[in-house]
Formats: sequence, C-alpha cells, structure tokens
Amino acid sequence: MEFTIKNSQEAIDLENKYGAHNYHPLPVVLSKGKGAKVWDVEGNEYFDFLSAYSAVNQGHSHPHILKALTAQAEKLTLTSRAFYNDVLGQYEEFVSKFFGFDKVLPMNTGAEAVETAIKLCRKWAYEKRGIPEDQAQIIVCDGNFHGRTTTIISFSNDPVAYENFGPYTPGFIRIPYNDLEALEAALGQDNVAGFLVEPIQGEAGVFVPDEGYLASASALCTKYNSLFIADEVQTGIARTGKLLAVDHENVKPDVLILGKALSGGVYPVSAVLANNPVMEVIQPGQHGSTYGGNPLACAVAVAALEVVQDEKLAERAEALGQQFRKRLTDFIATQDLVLKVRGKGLMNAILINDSEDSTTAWDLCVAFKENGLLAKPTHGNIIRFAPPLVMTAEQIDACCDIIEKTIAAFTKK
Ligand code: IF1
Repeated sequence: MEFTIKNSQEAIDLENKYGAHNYHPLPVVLSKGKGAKVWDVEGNEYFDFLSAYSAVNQGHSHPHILKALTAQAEKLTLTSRAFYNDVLGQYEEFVSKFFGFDKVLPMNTGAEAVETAIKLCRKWAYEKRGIPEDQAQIIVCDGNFHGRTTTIISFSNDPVAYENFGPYTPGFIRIPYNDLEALEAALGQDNVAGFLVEPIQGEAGVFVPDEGYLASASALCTKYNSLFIADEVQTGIARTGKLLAVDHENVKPDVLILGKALSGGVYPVSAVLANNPVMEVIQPGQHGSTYGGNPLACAVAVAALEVVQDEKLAERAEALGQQFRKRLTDFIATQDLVLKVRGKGLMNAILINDSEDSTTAWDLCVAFKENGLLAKPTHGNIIRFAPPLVMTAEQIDACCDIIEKTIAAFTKK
C-alpha cells in the first residue's frame, strides 16, 4: 500500500471514520520530523514542543538511532524469549550499568513496565517481607498518571481515566503528592510494600514537588522497609536536566521504571531496573512479553542512550531549561494571561489565568500552531512545554519569540 494523503482534512476524516475516538488531537497532520522540527502534509514547519510526551528527547529521526534500527532490522527482529538472541544480553549489561542497577526486566510500553514494577513489588512483599498472601498494599499519589491498563487506572483519581472501567484492582492506598507526613502515616499501616511515585507529576500539570521531597520519601521507604518505586517514564532520560529526575536529589530508587525516550521515539521500549534482592523474586514463566527484549528494541535502546551520553542531553536540557524559564518568567511579568511558569530542565508548563475547565489552553495551543509551534494542554488551564533536548539556544529563543508573540496577541482578544 502506498500512503497517498495529500491534505490534512482527508487524514482527519479517515481517523474519525475508521479509528476509535479515544483521542482529541490538535488539528494538525504531521508527515515528517527532523531534530526539533516537524512538518505537516501541506509542508508547514513547526517546532515540536511536546516531543511525543517526552519520548523524542533525542529529536526526530536521529541518524544514529535510525542506523541501529535499520542495521538490526536487516539481521533479526524477533525471536521471542523462548530462545536466546545475541543482542539482549549486551543490551542488558549496557542499560543496567548505564543506570547503576544489577538487573533489568525488558518490556515494551510504559504501562507494561509499571505493571511489571507492581508485580515485582508484590512478589517481593510476600517472599522477602513476609506480608500475608494477597494483603500487600502499594502507596500512590493523588493526581498520578502511570498508564492506561485496568490495574493502573484502578488507582487513578481522574474520572476520565477510570470511570466505567471497573471493577477495580484493590491493593493501593492513595495519598496527597508532595506530603511527607501523609507518606509516613501510610507507610506505618500494615502490609505496605512500596511507594510508586512520579518524581515530577506530568499529567497533573508538571507539578514539581518541594526540594527534598524525593530524598525524604526514599529515606522513609527505607525506614519502613518498603520499596521506593520511581516512575521515570516521562521524567527520565535527561528530560529534567539530569539523566533521571531522582538524580537531582541523589536518590537511588529500589525499582526504576523507564519507557518513552529509552528508544528516542523510534520503537516502543520500556524497562524495569532493580538490584538482585528484588529482581530475583521473578522466576521463569512468572512474567514476560512476546516483544519484550527483542533484538530490534535492544539495538535501538542502546543507540538512544548513546545519543543521550554523546550529545550531553542532560546538560543541554538543564541549560536550555534555565534559558527558557528565565525568558518566559520575565515575559509573564508584562501581561496577565499567564500566571506562572514552572518546571525543571526542559519539562515545563505555563499556568493560565482561567478555570480548569476553560478552553483557553486549547485555544492558545491552536494559536501557537498557527504561529509554528506545537504544544498540548494538560487540563483547561495548563500547557506543557517539552521540546526535544537537541534544540539549540537560538532555537529556544526563536520558540520563546513565538510563545510571547502568540500570548501577547491572544491577550488582546
Ligand atoms: C497517552 C499524560 C504524558 C507516563 C508515566 C507511565 C506512562 C506514562 C509517568 C505510560 C504515559 C502518556 C501517555 C499518553 C499521554 C501521556 C501523558 F498526559 F497522560 F500524562 F506524557 F504526560 N508513566 N504518559 O507519563 O506509558 O504506556 O503510554 O507507554 O496518550 O496516553 P505508555
């Protein structure tokens, strides 16, 4: 089949007619990407300020990653784990050492990796902690987003995510985010095995916790012999200005969950990392996935991490993030539509002076699009800004020009 779409409306109409309506995209149809930029089918050029929700940290179509993809694709793509393959072990050594853990369990999507971490935590609870069968509890936070599976939405407090998908999986205690007292009280309850947390909450609107929260939370987990489980699917791989967001507080999670940019947006690759005392509770047959750890995924992930290292993406994200927040902070002092800029590294958001259920953030994103920049609202009054980390300082300035110009014009409406 040849893909022959020549105008945006045609593509939108097809998706509407033949695709389930489980998304509400911004009306732009993309057909090409390179580095920090994407192009629509009409040839209009945009700065990508979403990076596929931080999967494309390395930039679109990175040549080093594509080379690894095509070279491996021509050799061997999938064996299943019924047989060994000659790439998996080398990847496992590379990724384990890269993040400083004894072992990795390879999966495909972020949600699968979160499910894996939950299973790991529960099994550890029964076999190492002696928690009575079926009694293990995992602490999670209000406003969490960890994926879309039935168990994960069971502990969401967003009705859009969970409503009418019950019955729900038990075994979770939800507490306020960024609240150490609530965490200690929950950890003190019977049969608590772990604390699953996003180091910065993404879907909640790029909510950065107080400095010291992660270090204290991790210390509390140690004190109560519970596992500190960091979901770095969105915050990981250099996005926040360090390789991992927990690195800002020198925290070492007991269980680390990665996805998205682990493959630079080229292929679904996720992973759970842990040290032997935790990982060894999983025995043959107890967990897995047909595609998890396939040689194509492994080759892509190694290349994606090499790019992070070679191009110093964490340092770039830190410097560019400072530049971005400084410019926007100065700018918002001159107007009254945007209340606040917040974030870390290149994971940022602006908070708009309107209600959560307004359409202002959406309307503003449509206006950004008209001016050549693609971003997506989270809630009616928050817009996330997460460009690829390969941006240059000049490009960030050009993007700030677009953002400021658009907001200034919008204010006048
Ligand atoms: C969608 C949000 C971002 C995640 C964390 C696990 C997963 C995600 C911290 C699951 C996924 C996504 C998926 C995307 C929207 C999105 C998102 F707005 F919903 F919150 F990024 F900000 N843990 N996040 O952020 O990973 O199974 O999707 O690979 O379209 O649902 P996945």
